[in-house]
Amino acid sequence: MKKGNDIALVQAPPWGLFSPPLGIAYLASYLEKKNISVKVFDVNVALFNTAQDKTLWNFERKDEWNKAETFDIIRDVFDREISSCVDRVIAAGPEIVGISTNQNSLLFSLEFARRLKQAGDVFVIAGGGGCLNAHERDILRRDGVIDALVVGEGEEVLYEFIEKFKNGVIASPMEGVLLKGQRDTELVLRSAPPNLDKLFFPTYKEFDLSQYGSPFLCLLSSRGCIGRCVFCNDRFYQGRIRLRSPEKIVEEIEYHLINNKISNFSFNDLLVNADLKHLDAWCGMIIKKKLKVKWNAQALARADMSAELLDRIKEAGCEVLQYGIESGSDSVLEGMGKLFKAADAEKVLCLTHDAGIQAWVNIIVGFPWEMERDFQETVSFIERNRGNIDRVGSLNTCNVVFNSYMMNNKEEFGIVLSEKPELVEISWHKGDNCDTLRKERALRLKSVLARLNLPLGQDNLFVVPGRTQ
Ligand code: B12
Ligand code: SF4
Repeated sequence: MKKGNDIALVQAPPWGLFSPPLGIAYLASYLEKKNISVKVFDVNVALFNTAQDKTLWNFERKDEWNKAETFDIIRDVFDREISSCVDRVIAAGPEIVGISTNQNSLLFSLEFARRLKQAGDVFVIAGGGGCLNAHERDILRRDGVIDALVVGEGEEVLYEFIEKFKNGVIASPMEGVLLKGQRDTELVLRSAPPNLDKLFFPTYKEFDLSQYGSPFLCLLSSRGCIGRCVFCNDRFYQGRIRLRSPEKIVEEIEYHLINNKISNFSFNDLLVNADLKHLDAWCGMIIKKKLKVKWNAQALARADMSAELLDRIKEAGCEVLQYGIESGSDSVLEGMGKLFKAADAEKVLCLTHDAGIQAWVNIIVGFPWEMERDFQETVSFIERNRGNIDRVGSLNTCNVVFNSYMMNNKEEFGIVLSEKPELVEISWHKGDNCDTLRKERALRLKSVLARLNLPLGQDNLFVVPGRTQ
């Protein structure tokens, strides 16, 4: 490698602003442990800091980043800052630049890569959520400004790629990598690392933590999910459950307490309670070591969550557990592939509340099996449990997402999709269950929440059909 850093890692906007991006934080720590020199550029935060209109980062405006006409305006507004970020990346002297993408940052990532190529002789790799689906990969491969895509978890594959690159071997196919010139069908997926402890934890040394809105960091106790929800694609992207050892989780927490002076954490796990013994073990270690921390996480409303366990979770610093309850109707829950019944959910919410932990719920309205009476069961579930629910984290109409079991088995659900299904298919229908009916139910539920004085985090009612261009 020439002078400068081996690799620059770039976080493309739009992304979260309240804590550093966990994906490139993991990559940076792993590569540094392997003696690769890394420089991180959070271009997402850099642009946000100069933005006059900060609402562009609001969830309901995310689609403006991926529609050609609105993205053109965004690009013009940030023209100077984008070029200045590119100059800073090039000045760090990397031979490789890795861009972390998601489905809303595809056009930005392309623009950034285009400018990088104009400004210097760099090899550009894209990775992250935006590389998971073929349609999104096609967009990233436009114009040939991105030299390779990494699909899936990136630590090991990026390290191996850099090592090859250092030895002058660039154009040889690798599992998990799609090189410029290869067809998408040539992509060979790579199995995710089974032993998460070998990946090291993010230290955030490469980040300026003062740039982020809140003093908290993201953690992972696991990757993958034990759930089987038919509407979800996360379980396919992250695969089977893999647990970090309790010792490593607690070592990471202690590291941040001492070195980053941070005691608030948000677990990015798909489920923090996939394995109750595991959860109990690391919570027990936090209690034993008397670590003063606060954290929140997403959890499964499983019937075997006991009052004792929830008390220990609380004692270990848990402030919020967010449950994907989705519905109050057992027939809908069964159709969704949920691993619990409404009565289990009710019990868990009660125990969570009694333990002094805030219980948040997510709700989905308009599942193919949902009849008006099922919807009414959801309404009465929420009314009945109002005292044990602190917040509805999200209220979504049921969309059929790409790569979900539902999209891949539409006949089983009797649903009709558009001829060319969207990544997030909003316009599907089954009899009278159409987008209009789903939105109407969601609006009715919103007014119930207002009547119950139950706070709502976000909903997806603003979303209109349309593809990333
Ligand atoms: C937590 C989370 C968030 C947090 C992230 C907080 C943070 N500071 O990190 C927040 C709340 C910010 C967030 C926001 C959004 N999210 Co989100 N999020 C997740 C979730 C649940 C976990 C992500 C995570 O931390 N994983 C663990 C880390 C270690 O993995 P990772 O980030 O994927 O990074 C690894 C690989 O992707 C890869 N990688 C990543 N970057 C790069 C770069 C290079 C160069 C390489 C080689 C590899 C590489 O290597 C990393 C290490 O293994 C995932 C679900 C999932 N299945 O992953 C969705 C997910 C990533 N989010 C998604 C989306 C779409 C969003 C939004 C853009 C909008 C939305 N939800 O509709 C918003 C942004 C909104 C806004 N206002 O801008 C999608 C991405 C789909 C796609 N095709 O792009 C996912 C997959 C959920 C889904 N199924 O739809 N999210
Ligand atoms: S919705 Fe949540 S619990 Fe269900 S499979 Fe997806 S990640 Fe797992």
